[in-house]
Amino acid sequence: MPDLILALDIKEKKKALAVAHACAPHLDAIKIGYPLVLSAGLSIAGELKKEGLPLIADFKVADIPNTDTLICDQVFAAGFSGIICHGFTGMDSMKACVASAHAHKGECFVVAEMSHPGGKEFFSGGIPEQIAGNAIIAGADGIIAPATRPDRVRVLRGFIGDKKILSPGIGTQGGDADAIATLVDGIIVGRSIYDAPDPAAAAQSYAHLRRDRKA
Ligand code: OMP
Repeated sequence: MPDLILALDIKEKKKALAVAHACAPHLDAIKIGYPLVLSAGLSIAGELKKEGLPLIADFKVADIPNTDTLICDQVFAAGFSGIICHGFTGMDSMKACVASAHAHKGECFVVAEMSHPGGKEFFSGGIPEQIAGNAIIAGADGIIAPATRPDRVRVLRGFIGDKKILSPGIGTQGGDADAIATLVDGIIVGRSIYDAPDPAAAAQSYAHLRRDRKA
C-alpha cells in the first residue's frame, strides 16, 4: 500500500507550515517546489523538517549535467531527502541528478509521464516507456507516473520492476486514489488536502490506503 505524500503548493509560508503541522500525523512525506520555495526561500525546508517527515524537492530538474549537479547539491544540503527531475534531458543529465542524490543518501525520481491533459502531447508514443527504462539504467530510485491514467501506470510498472512509482493527479485533477493505490508506492495529493475545509481530516481520509508503518 502506498505512502501519502502531501504536495504543499501553498505560497504563504505561515499557512504552509500550519497545514504541514496539522496534516503531518497522517502523512509519509511532504513534497514542495517552486510555489512555496520561491515565496518562502529554500530555508523553508529546515522548518518543515521539524515535522519529522521526508521532504521531496519538486524542481523537475531539467538541465545540462553540470547545472543539474549544482541545483541538486544545494537541494540536498538544505535538508531534502528526495528530488524530482525530468528524464527527457538524457541519460547524462539524469545520472547527474542521481549521483547528487545518492552522494547525499537521498533519492531521485524521474518524471516518466505527466498527469495533466497536455501531458499526453509529448509524453506519448513510447517516450514515457523509454524515459522509465532509462531512469532505471541511470540508477534512479523511481519514476513519477500519472494517477489520472492507471492503465499507463500499469504499463510503466513493466519497465521499472520494483523501483518506486510516485503518482500525482489524485482528486482535483480527476485521479481516483483507490484505483491507483495498489499500483504505486506513493500517492501525491495537493489541493484535495490543502484546499479542504479541514486539511488534517482530508489527509486522514487516505488512511485506509497507506502502508501499515509498523508492518
Ligand atoms: P494537486 O493536483 O493539487 O493534487 O497537485 C499535484 C502535485 O503533483 C503538484 O505539486 C504538481 O506539480 C505535481 N505533479 C503533477 O501534478 N503531475 C505530474 O505529472 C507531476 C507532478 C510531480 O512531479 O509531482
